[in-house]
Amino acid sequence: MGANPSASAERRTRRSGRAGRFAAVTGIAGATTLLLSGCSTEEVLRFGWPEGITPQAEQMMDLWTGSAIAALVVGVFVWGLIFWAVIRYRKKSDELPTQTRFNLPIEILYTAVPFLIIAVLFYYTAVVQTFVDKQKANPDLTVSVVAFKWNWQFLYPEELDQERQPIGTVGSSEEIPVLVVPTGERIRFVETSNDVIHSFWVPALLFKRDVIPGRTNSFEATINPGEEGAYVGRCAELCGTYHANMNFELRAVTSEKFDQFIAAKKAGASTYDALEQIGESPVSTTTTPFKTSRTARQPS
Ligand SMILES: [Cu+2]
Repeated sequence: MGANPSASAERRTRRSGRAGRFAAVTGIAGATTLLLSGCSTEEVLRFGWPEGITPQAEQMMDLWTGSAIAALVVGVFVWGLIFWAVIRYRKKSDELPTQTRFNLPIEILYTAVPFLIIAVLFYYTAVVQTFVDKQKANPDLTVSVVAFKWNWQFLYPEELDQERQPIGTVGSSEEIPVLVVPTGERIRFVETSNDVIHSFWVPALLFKRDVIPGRTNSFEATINPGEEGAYVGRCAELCGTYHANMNFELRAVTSEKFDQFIAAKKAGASTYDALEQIGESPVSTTTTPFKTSRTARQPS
């Protein structure tokens, strides 16, 4: 002790000046990085969450954004506490600091607050999960998804052709199956498997659901109007040799185009021709059929 009080005050001022400069430089560096990377506010608030094309995907993004902001608030608070403790209680002399034992109010607080945070996160997760998983009594369209080693068949069970059979599309080694669906309508995907467990996954829906033999799984989604386009679909469950090549395409079109497509299919057109008739690409534009020439390695 015994230091000159004015000298120590001066040191403090110098130190706080340095801390201020450091904070300013860090802030400017952060803002510059953000600006130079060309991120929009929306992209920043997405916190890396991929873009989806359904209201379900938007709800999940809101949950993600909220959780990320909550985590950042907690993070900034904790970092603040750490730096405050480091600076406030740094070693000033060889004198032993006041020894304390416990602080009941603070201990209760730091036990209760995390529980509160978990409860809030759990609540919003449950709300969003219920929304994503919700199935209505009367969806606008039902699509039947049949998975098999190693391709897909899509049927419209309510739409029958001239032979009273549901119209649909089946993939082959030459043709990627294109699942045509309308935007702005609630679609129920009903899944069955002919052999092993597959998983129906359209990354743009930000959703996948297993397709299990002997069981019928389903889910519903609405593709936002304005999101017409081609979206790749994949099998997301390791199902065998050609699992990685079990691709399909989800083709979202307007309701008018969809009705024309269904009419053409009912009249006996192939999916290729029906797509061409409605002015869509007759083949998949997001993925290509896999080469079947690959042979398994023979035991030597
Ligand atoms: Cu599969």
